Amino acid sequence: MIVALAGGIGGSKLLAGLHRILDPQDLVIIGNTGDDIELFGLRVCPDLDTIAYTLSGRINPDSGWGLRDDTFHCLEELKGLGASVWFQLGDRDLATHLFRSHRLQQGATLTQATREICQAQGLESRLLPMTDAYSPTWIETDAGRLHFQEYFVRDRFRPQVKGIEFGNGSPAPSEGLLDSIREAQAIILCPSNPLISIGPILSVSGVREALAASKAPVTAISPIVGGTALKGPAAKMMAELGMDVSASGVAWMYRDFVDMFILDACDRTQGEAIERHGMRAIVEDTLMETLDDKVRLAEKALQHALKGNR
Ligand code: FO1
Repeated sequence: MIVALAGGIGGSKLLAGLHRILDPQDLVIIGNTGDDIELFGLRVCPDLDTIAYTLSGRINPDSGWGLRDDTFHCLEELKGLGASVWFQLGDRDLATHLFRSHRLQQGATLTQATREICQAQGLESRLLPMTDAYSPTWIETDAGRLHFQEYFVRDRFRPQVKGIEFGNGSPAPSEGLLDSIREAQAIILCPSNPLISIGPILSVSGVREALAASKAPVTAISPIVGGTALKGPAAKMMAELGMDVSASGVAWMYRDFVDMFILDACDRTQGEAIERHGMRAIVEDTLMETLDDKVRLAEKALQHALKGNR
């Protein structure tokens, strides 16, 4: 069994590759729920949905989130009612949020609701929310304390970041999550934002310790290439928090549990610095534009992950 930790769009690219090359039943994904938000009484879990829609081939390929060919009539009606509609909820996407919220109201856990949503899309891989609790990430900024989606979507990550707060401090892990880390053959950290995608997962009670104690080697892939993030605010946030904006800076954040760190060929000179963090540095071409790129990087990551030892 291969366990992958992932956020939304960046993580889903590697997951698409892993999902292609593995028996889907052998893939367990631990998804970030720090970007969850409650809107119009509904629980929206963007990263879980991005992963499920990507693996089922239904993702909107232009935005990387939401459903392909969706419409926004409901949102227009809400706007007409005077509601604030800065978060784009598509008509068909809304069915997922309605179903999930209904199941949660009936007493199902987020893990159960997610399993049902994935099964309905024909997914055979297991997608585990990091926690069953509602535990959104808060961003301390020069414009005040913002819910992650207010910072990310509404304010287009313009405010300057002063700190990050993971919802409930350290929420309880979802059912089966720590067991999956213990039983994994290899663990892969997708090239997701280390602060707001992987960070919330690591804040879950027992996860960091389970990764450090796992018998399986842990391999991470850098989301920072050439001193910048290919998409999203990772580099801007790291700089504003006074961190080293580089592959080596990301490796440093994972130094207590990562065994192998894959960095892009353009950052090869950072190999020695990364090895000083106590992990093996592996140079690969990490750009994932086409499906072939995703499959190739997934193959490389898996080869290293399965060969490596702790
Ligand atoms: N991202 C945006 O930039 N704007 C949106 O209006 C937006 C809506 C949205 C709706 C459902 C969903 O599953 C994802 C959505 N996203 C949107 C993406 C999401 O906010 C981020 O990509 C993740 O939370 C960060 O990983």
